[in-house]
Amino acid sequence: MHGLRKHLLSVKPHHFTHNSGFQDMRCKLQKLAVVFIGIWLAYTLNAGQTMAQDYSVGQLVIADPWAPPTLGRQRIGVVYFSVRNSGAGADRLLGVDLPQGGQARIHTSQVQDGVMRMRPIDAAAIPAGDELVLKPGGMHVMLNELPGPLIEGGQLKLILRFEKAGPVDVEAVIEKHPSASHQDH
Ligand SMILES: [Cu+2]
Repeated sequence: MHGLRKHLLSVKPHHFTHNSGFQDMRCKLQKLAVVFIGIWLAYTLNAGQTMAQDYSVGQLVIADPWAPPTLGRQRIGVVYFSVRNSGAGADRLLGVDLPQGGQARIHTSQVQDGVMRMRPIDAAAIPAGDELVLKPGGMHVMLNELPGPLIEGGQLKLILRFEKAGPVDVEAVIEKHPSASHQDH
């Protein structure tokens, strides 16, 4: 009886130190998790700076201009964005200029005989109270003779020319997929 109690007492302190050691490790893991969350936050906030923006000119708001990175030595690219017209009158997108070099044209995409075909158009209508949406598989701005590759994380300067609202400078974010903010619009 005495011997057993003695044994339990001798075991207890050992058990405690083991336990607190374990909690020590958990505490370290929690600190590590905080550090990781900190790094992740810093990364996302930093990434946020290159995220697509909205631009406005007159009654038009241009949302989230973006372009996928070019492949290898290809010097052709595509730009997408949307234009919301909150004005009382219709406007038109007449064209896009590339101040850094290259040619840009507005294209429509249509499936004909099971094949996706692109066709240049002279202007894209933006009816009053409506939205013009350029997106993969649909209308887009085609870029030709680019002076260099479009690299993910970079930006491409564009001048959008509207018939009524006039020209506006925007910067398209170069990214593989539209940023999360695209889904909000
Ligand atoms: Cu095209």
